[in-house]
Parts: sequence; structure tokens; C-alpha cells
Amino acid sequence: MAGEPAESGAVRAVSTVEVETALAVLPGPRSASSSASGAEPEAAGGAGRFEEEWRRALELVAGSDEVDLICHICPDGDALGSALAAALALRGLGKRVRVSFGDDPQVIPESLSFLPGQELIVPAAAVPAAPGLVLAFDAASEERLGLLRDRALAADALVVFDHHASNPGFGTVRLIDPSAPATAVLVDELLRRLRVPLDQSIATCLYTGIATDTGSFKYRATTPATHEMAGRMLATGIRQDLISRQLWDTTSFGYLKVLAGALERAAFEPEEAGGHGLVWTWVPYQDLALFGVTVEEIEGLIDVLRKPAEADVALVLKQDPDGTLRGSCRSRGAVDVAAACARLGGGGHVYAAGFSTREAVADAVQRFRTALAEVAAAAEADPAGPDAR
Ligand SMILES: [Mn+2]
Repeated sequence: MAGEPAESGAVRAVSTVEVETALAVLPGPRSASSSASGAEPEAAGGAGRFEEEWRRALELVAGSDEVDLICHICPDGDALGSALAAALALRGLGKRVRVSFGDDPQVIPESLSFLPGQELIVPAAAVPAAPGLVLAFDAASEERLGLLRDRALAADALVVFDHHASNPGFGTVRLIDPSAPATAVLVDELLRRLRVPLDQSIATCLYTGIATDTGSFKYRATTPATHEMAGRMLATGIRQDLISRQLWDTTSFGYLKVLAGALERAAFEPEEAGGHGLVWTWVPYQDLALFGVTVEEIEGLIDVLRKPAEADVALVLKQDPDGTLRGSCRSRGAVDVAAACARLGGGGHVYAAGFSTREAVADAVQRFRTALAEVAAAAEADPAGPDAR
């Protein structure tokens, strides 16, 4: 999953009181850091947190001449940007590095084609069966490593860099910080500790990671520290205007036709999600084939579906050629979609989550409706409980 979506779109036709009430129950790094009046580190890799994990990670890196850097399947900007930035840094330190992810074939989205360091990417099969040191980036679970799961688990050491709250914890060293807006923030900290100076290639990768996972600095997890990090990246002279255009403002004409079909099929169900409303649609594989559009190109479809103010939850089901449906969902905050997706075997963040299923569209949506209703009911029964988050 790419990151948490927004509260930015949460300006809807409701009273100020309702907005303030909603904001009051939402957790977030902003309230946490303000109450600590700056005494607490704001995010992730900040000094004082995970010190033992960082010590072990740096020791492992220092002791390895060869490092495999892997990220989750169907990589997004944070996954690939984090892995490539770390790989470029370690290569700069004289280490042999391989970057990989567990898809076959490996598809790098056109929107990420500008990322530097891609010459370091190797097929999953080129990663040793029992590697020495593996660094995993942005993978919320072992399963998200796909074809590389077994190899990663067979490594002498597996260091996991991640920021998904749903991460159950795996690997020998776990640098997992749900307060970080992107895994790239943890990589930024890794480079600081390794004393690797930023260059434009590394900065492009890290900027892409935080920009994608914060929805271009719009989402709630964005903090002053996020902007401070982005500022350091821009200070290297990278062209954030070109990066942004490639990431968000470039599509094929075929995408417009697929979008048109998806919007035509969109349904608004005000009673769902405990009365908070659901907007959903699906994209048949035939549409993608007809208009020559890849499944990666429609990742952004959910950002259109989640715009209607009438609904708290949005869902897009994307059909793979083999019939598998991959669901992406977003919440404005009334319903925890990570909890709902977990009931369908998926996961993610409170505001952004996903799942996949082999069911028919109608069955998948019905099961999602049921999961939403359960999560909404649990939140109502216990507003302070985990499902309320
Ligand atoms: Mn991420």
C-alpha cells in the first residue's frame, strides 16, 4: 500500500464542531509531539528510539561486504525509492549490492521510471538462496516479499525497515516505526548514521519515497520533520517539479478511458460503513487490455473514488488477468480500513489499506461491507479501542 491518505480532503459540509470532534479522536504524530513540547523525537529514526536495533543494524552492515536490498512486491515509490537510496549509499561505501523484489516478471511502474540506481535491480532468482545480509524495505509482512520471502528468511540476518502499523514484526532486526510517514524516513536516518552524504541520486529516491507516501505532503502523518527532510533533499538540487509531474500528473490517454469506465460503474452506498457511507467501483481486466493500461497505472484511481464528501470509505477492486481482485481502500477516519481489510486477509494503515481475493466482485464487495459494519460497530461500542483508530 502506498501511504495513508488524507485528512486534507476531509473538509466536507459538516459543522466545525463535528470536524473538531473527529480530529480529537484521531491519533497522530502531531498531537503526540505537541504534547511533548518537542521533547520527543517526531518520527522514526529520531535519536533515542530503537537505539539497540540501530546498533545491531549498523553492526551488520559494517560487517557485510555484500548486501541484498529488497522491497515489497508491486513496489511503490516508497518501497523502491527506499531500497534504491540505501543501495546507492551502500555501494558508495564500497559494498556489493543487489536490489530486488519478489515479482516475476518484475514490473517497475512507468511513474517510477526516473528513479536512479535501477541498474542495481536483479531478478528475484538472482538473490542467493541463503543470503548473508538482507535489508527489507516497506514490507508490512513476510508475504509482501513475494518470491523473495523464503530467501529473506533464510538469510544470516534480515533487517526490516518499515512503517506499517499492521506489521506483525519479522526479521532479526526490526526497525519498524508506525509513526514514520514513509520508510524513506528510516533510510534517511540510516544514511545519517552511516555518515553517507546526500547526492542527487539518493535525494531523488528518498524524496520520491516521502512524497508518494504522504500524498505529496498532504496526509496526516506529514510533520514538520517530513518537510525538513524534503528540504534537505531539495537542497541537493533535485527537480521536484519534474518528479511530481512524473509521479502524479502523467498518464496515457487509455487511462482516461479506464477511469471513465470505473466512474460509470461507481456506486454510492450511504448505509454502509456503519452509516458513514461507502463509494466503490471495480476495473475489469478487459478494460485494461482494451486500452493498453497496466494495473500499476490505475493505482491512483482510489484517489478519485475517495473524493465524494458523502462517504467515509472508498474501495476500488482491480482485476488481474488471472481473475484475482486486488482491493484498495481509503477512509476519512470514521472507520479503520486496516481493521476491515484484516478481516479479509489484508492490512495497511487506518486511512489506507488493501486486500486481495479470488472471489467474484459481488462476493468480495459483500464481504467488505460486512467487515466495515463489524469494525464500525466495534468502534461504536468502544470508542477508545483499537478499531476506533
Ligand atoms: Mn511506505
